[in-house]
Amino acid sequence: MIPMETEVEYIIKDIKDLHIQGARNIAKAVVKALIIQAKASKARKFDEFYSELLEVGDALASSRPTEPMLRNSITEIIRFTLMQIRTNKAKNVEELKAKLLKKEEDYIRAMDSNSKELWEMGARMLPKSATVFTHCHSSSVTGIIKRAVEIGKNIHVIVTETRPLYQGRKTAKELAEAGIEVTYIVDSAMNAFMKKVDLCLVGADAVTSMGDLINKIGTSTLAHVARAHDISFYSAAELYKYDPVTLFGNREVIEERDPKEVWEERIKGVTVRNPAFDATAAKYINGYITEVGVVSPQSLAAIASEKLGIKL
Ligand code: RUB
Repeated sequence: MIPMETEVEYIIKDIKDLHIQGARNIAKAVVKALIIQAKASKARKFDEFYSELLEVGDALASSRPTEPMLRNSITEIIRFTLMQIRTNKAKNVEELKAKLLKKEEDYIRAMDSNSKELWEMGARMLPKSATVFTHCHSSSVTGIIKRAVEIGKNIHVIVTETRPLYQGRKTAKELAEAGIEVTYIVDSAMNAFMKKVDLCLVGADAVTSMGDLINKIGTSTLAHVARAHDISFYSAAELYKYDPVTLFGNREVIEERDPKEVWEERIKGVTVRNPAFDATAAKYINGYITEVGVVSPQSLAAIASEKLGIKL
């Protein structure tokens, strides 16, 4: 076991405690952490350096289990490192570290530019005037809505509080600060407010090879209610949200968090459960808003595989 850098330990703790929250922010934070650890390495030989990177990559990957964007990002950095070593692009570990620093910059820049593209695609797709129903906090969703308002659209947002950790408050505050009209409701008012909306728009933690969506617990309820009211349901998902292991029939692991987040007290005879995410079947989803446009759930896997360099 290599000693973990203190800053890296803090990042892992912040991710676990949801101080760093949302798939995209988590992915950015792990790339930063991986590079901090790489920079601090005392290894002199490539194989030692590489195995240290794998070890830290594993620790970071397990910080939140339902996050393929996090895993895809770690894989990309590790694959890059291996290629540098195999093709003799770096002469020694110090040179490799410098290349990794540059890789981090390029990677974050590409991530930011993907997000901007996605926001633009989503903003243009929204009607001129609309009430949008969202759940939890997704930087992709708030980015789309803020951009839509910037280009002159009139958007009102209904946001659920998102028990047990109230990420809906983060969404409500962020949008209200941007001057957007927000109505904040309890999760169980989803059906009551669905009559008043034009479309639903949520984020994505993972998208499977079947086009199913894994997102904050309650997302599937929102999708079912939307279908009952014949309201369109979209998810904003960068292609890095695609989970390639689902190609082989693996099911997405749903993170189960501390029951104390739901009920601090322990009551004899009462089991408290706290799944963080749920799965929404592709048939309830009208489309995924990605950085390359709006795509159907059935075509996302092929488009994302190309981006991730996976040969089908
Ligand atoms: C957050 C959540 C978000 C996705 C997408 O859950 O479900 O919808 O992560 O976010 P949690 P983004 O609060 O448990 O992390 O669009 O920012 O990637």
